[in-house]
Amino acid sequence: MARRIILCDGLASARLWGLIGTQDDEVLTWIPRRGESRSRPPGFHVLQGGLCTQAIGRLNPKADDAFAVVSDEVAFARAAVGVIAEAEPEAPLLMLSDRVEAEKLPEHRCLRATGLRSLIRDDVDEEFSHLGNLRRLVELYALLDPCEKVGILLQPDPDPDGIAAGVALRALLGRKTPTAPLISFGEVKRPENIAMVQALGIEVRVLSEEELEEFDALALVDVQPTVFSEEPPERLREVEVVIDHHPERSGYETVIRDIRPSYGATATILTEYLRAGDIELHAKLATALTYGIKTDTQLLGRETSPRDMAAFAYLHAHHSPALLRRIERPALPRDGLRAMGRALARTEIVDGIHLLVLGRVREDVIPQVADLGLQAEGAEWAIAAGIVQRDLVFSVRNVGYVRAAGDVVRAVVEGLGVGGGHRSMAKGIIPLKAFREVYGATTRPVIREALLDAFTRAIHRDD
Ligand SMILES: [Mn+2]
Repeated sequence: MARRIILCDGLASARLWGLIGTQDDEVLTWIPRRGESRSRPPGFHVLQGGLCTQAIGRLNPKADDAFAVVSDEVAFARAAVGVIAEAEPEAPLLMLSDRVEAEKLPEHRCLRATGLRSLIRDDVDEEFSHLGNLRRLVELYALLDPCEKVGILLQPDPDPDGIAAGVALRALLGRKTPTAPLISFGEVKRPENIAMVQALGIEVRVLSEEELEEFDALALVDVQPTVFSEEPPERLREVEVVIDHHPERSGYETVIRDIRPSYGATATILTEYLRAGDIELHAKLATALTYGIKTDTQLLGRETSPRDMAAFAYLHAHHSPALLRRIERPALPRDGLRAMGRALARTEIVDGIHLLVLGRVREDVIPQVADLGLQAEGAEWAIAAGIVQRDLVFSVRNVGYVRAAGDVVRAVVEGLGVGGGHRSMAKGIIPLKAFREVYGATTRPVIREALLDAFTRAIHRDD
């Protein structure tokens, strides 16, 4: 069995090691400092002969043994590295010290240096952070448990982060839809968000301001009352709970306020609540939260905090990849596939721009075609355009190191329609009427030529 040979500098180090808990595979040695020779830290043996090559040799190190040195003295640490390297040049060595910097140590072919107390300290800080979340949770229970009906209010056209956070809050409260429905002033509209609620079986009830009266408490997640309007309705001026990651707004009162603008997603805050409360994480809930964090941070991109990364890692272990896939890649209808086939048959990449014009399609086909388009060899940009009801809708993707997709789309739709997005993904909508007025027709060749020209100019324009 591979052993760990531990060398502790003085009584305090040996005692600390003993407190952390020794293991069967550890050979525990220590070197008493002046005046400590009568002490006996339990389980430890004095390194006979002091810190020297012979003493290390007498421990009979084997090829797969590893060493650890615990010391806060530069002289001791340096000497220890030297004698261990001399006795066992191949043996890996872990230096555990909160005072000795790695640069102060002699050259060694396999040495890792880290603090010991700082490791424990980090874990303690982490636990305090869990405790802070647990306190929030206790407050939440005290406030909401006595309420018969709690409304979990989301933004109009709720996004995955809001929906996931709402579902998580309901799970935390141990409630089901009848006593804690997800509510919104506007329905879920975007195709990718509809895919999420469908795949996860989530219901978002659309209601009017008057209907808020039926709730004993209102909990707002991923939104604050003054988002709905500068002068929110009476009931929203005093709410019970606000949990959000958007910048703090004024103009309303709430009993519990947990606003963390440094977080990339509200789903991250709720994930921390779930962890703090030791609440069992079902695959569906974990998947919803995973998707919420992914979309709100643009796949853990720029606005991601270490908290989001930690929550994501925690959720990842519990989520269902199959379910996540179903949300991210909804099943394509057959006529959508045929439209894609026709567009691909005539595929062309001009100046790194891959434009695919689909004709009339279901809206959720368009972003998936754009994703596929970006996989084409030589494509830096992929644009998929299709006609949905009375609009020309297009999705844009790019490789990330070029001009921001959102800016390009805004330039393309200027004066014609609406659009926007992020660094590498964007969406635009131009009413067919407006398009026809400018370009004369809405046939596929006309759309193709107009968009290619507009995108080429927006992408390659220099400013
Ligand atoms: Mn959000």
